[in-house]
Amino acid sequence: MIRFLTAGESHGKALTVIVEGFPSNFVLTEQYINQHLQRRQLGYGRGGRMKIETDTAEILSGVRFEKTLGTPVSIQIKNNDWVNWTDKMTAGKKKGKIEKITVPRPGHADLVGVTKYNFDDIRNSIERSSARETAARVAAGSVARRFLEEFGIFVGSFVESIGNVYPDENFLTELLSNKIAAKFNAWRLAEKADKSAVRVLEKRQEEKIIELIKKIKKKGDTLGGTIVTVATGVPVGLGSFVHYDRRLDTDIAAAIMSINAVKAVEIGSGFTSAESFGSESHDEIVIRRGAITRKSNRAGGIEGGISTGLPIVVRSAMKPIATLMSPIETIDLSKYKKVMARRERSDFVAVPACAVISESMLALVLAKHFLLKFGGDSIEETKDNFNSYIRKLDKRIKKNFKTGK
Ligand code: EPS
Repeated sequence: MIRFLTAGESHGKALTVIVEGFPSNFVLTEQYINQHLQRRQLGYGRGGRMKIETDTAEILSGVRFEKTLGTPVSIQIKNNDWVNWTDKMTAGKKKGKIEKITVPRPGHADLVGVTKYNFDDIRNSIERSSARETAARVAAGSVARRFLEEFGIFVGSFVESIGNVYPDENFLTELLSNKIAAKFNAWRLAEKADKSAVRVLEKRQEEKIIELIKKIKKKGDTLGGTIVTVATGVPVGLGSFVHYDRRLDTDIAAAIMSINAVKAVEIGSGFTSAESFGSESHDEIVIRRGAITRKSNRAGGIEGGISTGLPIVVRSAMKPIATLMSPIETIDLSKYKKVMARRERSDFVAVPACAVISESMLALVLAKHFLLKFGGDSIEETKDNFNSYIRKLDKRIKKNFKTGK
């Protein structure tokens, strides 16, 4: 069973993550993790922090000579900014007077955080609720995606919209129509998106979005957007319908929704299907080149909580970042009086980064369900189990239904 736990404050010494439950003997390097950490740092519209940090993974345990040991993998990512925060964030004694934050930002965890944890300084709440923590999730997700690659499973994503700027031709439509090539690899999609400053697939859309970001930056405002996250090569049979908590879609929705600022998650044609006829909503089952498949993929690769073998397609919505340079109304908790929200260094747009984090969370969920089904303490054992299942799939159906007799 895959488990992972992150630790670390945004301006503390470091972020740490322990990932556990992966088999031994598959290749895992710091360079591989760093590649994904760097992807998370990109995107036009990020704030000053990303200029300070060069997120770099240090593997502390669980790997020997570039191969996993089957033991907990622990990874550390140092915060470069720590040197500027040592006095303000020390675990030791307070030295001198440290200014307290008393004005909560609407939409952030500031007010609920101090209320729940009984703090007299909003800083205590900001530090862990910051999206900085997602760097540790991407490190954990890199272990999962490296593992999945061993089985030809790839994850990728693209930004569908920022603000209200959508593409002329939405690749999501193509994904849901199942008209994409059988060999389509979600990582290629990610690589294509990575070439864009805002991780979109259309040049014209990219230009419009950059214009829009320039405009809102001047006003001190922020923007959200929508993201499409895809996994390809997922075999039929991950997840289950037998209990609510064994459904693959349950775990995917929770994992994507857990990402800071994500407010909606949709699988396949999701909300659109609610306003369509049944005859237009489902994927007709057909035989192509001797194999069972679906005409379309409106289900987004999941039926009855179980993967169908078609690409897993997840769409999510990220709200605009809650830290605004042109602040909105709030109160000062030390005066119980109306004030305008505090300004704080932040991103104007973080949708491209959110897409990379979504890939990581999807990879972790898929790896969990993959290992629940196929098990194995070493990658060799997992491969044996996987291959025996895959090889016999069609044969089993034909035998059970006495096809051709
Ligand atoms: C982030 C680090 C943070 C923010 C951002 C994401 O660093 P700092 O607070 O020092 O600027 O840039 O976090 C938020 C938008 C937020 O609201 O917490 C990161 O590493 O991704």
